[in-house]
Amino acid sequence: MKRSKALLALAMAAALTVSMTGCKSQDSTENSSEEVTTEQPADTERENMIVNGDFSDDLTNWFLYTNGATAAQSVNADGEMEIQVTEPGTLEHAVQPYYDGFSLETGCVYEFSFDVHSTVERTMQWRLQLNGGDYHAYVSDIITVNEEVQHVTASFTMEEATDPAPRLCVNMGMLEGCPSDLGEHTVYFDNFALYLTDDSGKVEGAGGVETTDINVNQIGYIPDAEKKAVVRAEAGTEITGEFNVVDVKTDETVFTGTLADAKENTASGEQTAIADFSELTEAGTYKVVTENYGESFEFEIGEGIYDKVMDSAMRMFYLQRCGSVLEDETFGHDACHTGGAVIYGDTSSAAREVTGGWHDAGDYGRYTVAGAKAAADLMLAYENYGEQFGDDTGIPESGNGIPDILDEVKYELDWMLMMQDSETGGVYHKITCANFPDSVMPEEETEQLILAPVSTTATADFAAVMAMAARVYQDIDADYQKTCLAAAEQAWSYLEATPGDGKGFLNPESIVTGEYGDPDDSDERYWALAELYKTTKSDTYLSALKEYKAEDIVDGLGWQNVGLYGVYAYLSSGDSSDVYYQSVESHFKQAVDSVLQKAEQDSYGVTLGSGDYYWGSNLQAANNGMLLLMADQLSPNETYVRVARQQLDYLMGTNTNSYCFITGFGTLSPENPHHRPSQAVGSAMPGMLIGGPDADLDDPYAQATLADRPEAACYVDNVQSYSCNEVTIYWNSPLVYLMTGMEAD
Ligand code: G3I
Ligand code: 9MR
Ligand code: ZN
Repeated sequence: MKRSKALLALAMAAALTVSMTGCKSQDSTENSSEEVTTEQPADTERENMIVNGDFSDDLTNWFLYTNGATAAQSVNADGEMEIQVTEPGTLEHAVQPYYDGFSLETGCVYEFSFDVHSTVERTMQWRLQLNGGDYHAYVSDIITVNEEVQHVTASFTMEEATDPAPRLCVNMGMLEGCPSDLGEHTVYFDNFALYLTDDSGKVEGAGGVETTDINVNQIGYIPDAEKKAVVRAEAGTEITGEFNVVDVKTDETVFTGTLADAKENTASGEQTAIADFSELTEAGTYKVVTENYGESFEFEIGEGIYDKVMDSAMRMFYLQRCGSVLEDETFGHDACHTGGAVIYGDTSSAAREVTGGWHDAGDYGRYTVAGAKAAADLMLAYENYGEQFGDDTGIPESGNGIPDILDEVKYELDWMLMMQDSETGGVYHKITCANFPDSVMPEEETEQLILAPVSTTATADFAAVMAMAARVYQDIDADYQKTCLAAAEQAWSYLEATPGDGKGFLNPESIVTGEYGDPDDSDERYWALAELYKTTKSDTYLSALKEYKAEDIVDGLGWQNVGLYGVYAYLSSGDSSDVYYQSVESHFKQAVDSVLQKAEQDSYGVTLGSGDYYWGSNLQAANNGMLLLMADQLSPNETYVRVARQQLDYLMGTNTNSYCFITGFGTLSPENPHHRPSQAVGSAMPGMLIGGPDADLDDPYAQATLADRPEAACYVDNVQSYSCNEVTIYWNSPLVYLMTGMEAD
């Protein structure tokens, strides 16, 4: 806070109406009743909703977004926030200082103000806006600033639905009305203030979502499976009594049991008890009813109850396809991302064609390590449960005599082959634009595509997956088998000549899309060797594999830690009398046991312990379920299958959030996934597993709405919350594996 300027600003207030003219923002009056006032906040006791609006705590809470521009943010000796613009870029929001962490409530009147001056005369636009989706402003104005300190103030009513996490920002890129030769300059801000001036018109919101205190698998249970509902009450209270299972068609009670295993569940901060109705095997539609804890959502018991979910979960891959025309009533679109790609840092490189593959997630990037995990899961599902996959799912290749799942995976593999540098064998880490796109359909993302540098993790994952493909497609397409094997071997040669650098891939300057970083590539190398060995049975790969001590393998079935894929490939093909084999086997069993232990401790039976609810926690649950089924393949065990099933139950509704985490299925499911096609079309694509609870609160919306919640409850169905409500191909792929395994069992 610079006191002299603040006083000056008070003195200048009268001149405001004049200084705030200039070009009016289009959305300044559209969404709010706004008027420019010259009043000063009379009541100094009112609480300023902008914490550190005077920069007395340096830049705490303040950030700078740039997109194709060069600018720097600092607090100067006068206590003002300085934005030094070197290159203003071309977009309005190319330079954008911003602040999150306040809320705007329907019907309330607010007063917003700040001080500003600039070394050159220019226009800029301040905004209080939705922080996601179309980023529209609730209130905004374009102002012209110059060397004189100007006190900007506006009063407005929040006309839209309460927003618990809007963003205050100033667009300082090239705005209409800005001098075209706007060169290097500095803009100074101070004394940001937002006061609630009148809450008499406050409209209470529609309220939160309706959850239940008896949580079940909302899709349902296979007749001979274990069936458990989890009843909850406040921590510290008792749960006792009976429960009934009621047939919703006849309203008759078909099963009565006693609530058991009452205990406190740490991750969700609740008291819980179990209603076990496994004995009920008759097909039908039911709900669990209690006297004191309400009733559950409906669910089914029956054969084939996951079929529709399975079809949708597989169709998601088709609908994520990049580079070809998609046929779909709702999500169909023209071919996207067909413009050539340039190689990062090589300005002379001619644009090259890198088309195809699946869009990663809610964004349209294509990332090698992420794609490898997804492709591997689908190939494993086919290798282990091949008879379950048909040739008639309605993709363009249906009816070609090849199971559709293999056609779908080939779509990804064909793209991956283009990601390999044919000279060195190294594989590019990703292909994306420099920034994430707006909430548009994919063909509307038309910025330059860039191939980010080769990484050893991408190259090793590629080698592993191509070696798998050489197995999976050998009876289907001999030429393809050869291509895949040659690509895998060339990638391995690259890795032999290129040791890991201990840092792994880091986003190069100016590329801000997903990093998928991983400093340790030993598990990726292990996986590559194990798949190459499984496919070729060559001693060269086996002896290289044996260089890795079993206890050093970094476990995981993720995009970052992949060691268990390698372990599985080796255990399913190696010589079990070998001492090395036995050491790997016991390492594998330890990993499986630790997963089982977690499930044992959690009331919902999920294999997540304290500290496991981070970004993509649903992936951990799905992966652990898949791991248990893989363990069952190696050494059949009912406990493995039972606990794997619990992971599916958790994902489909037996969780503290009462959500079936798969879009379009169950009674309560995510309707607002962070997924650009769903956002553009206005309805959630069905069959997508969302990321789930993330106790690290990795986005502004989560920070604003989920603070202080127990770990497992850090979930919100909001489009802005990319850290808990996004979707990815590699979250759907273990779900496909898990559902397939359950149906096969
Ligand atoms: O592995 C560590 C674990 O050991 C540790 O205990 C835990 C504690 O927080 O962190 C774990 O690392 C996590 C890492 O994912 C691996 O799972 C990080 O916390 C977590 O922040 C990180 O999140 C990733 C996120 O990008 C941010 O990098 C997600 O897994 C990943 O799915 C997500 O990927 C994005 C892409 O960048 C862009 N496309 C969409 C996609 C999905 O949101
Ligand atoms: O939409 C992006 C999502 O796909 C990513 O997972 C996420 C994290 O990398 O980032 C999202 O993009 C956000 C960006 O990081 C910050 N500005 C808001 C973007 C979301 O709309
Ligand atoms: Zn595309």
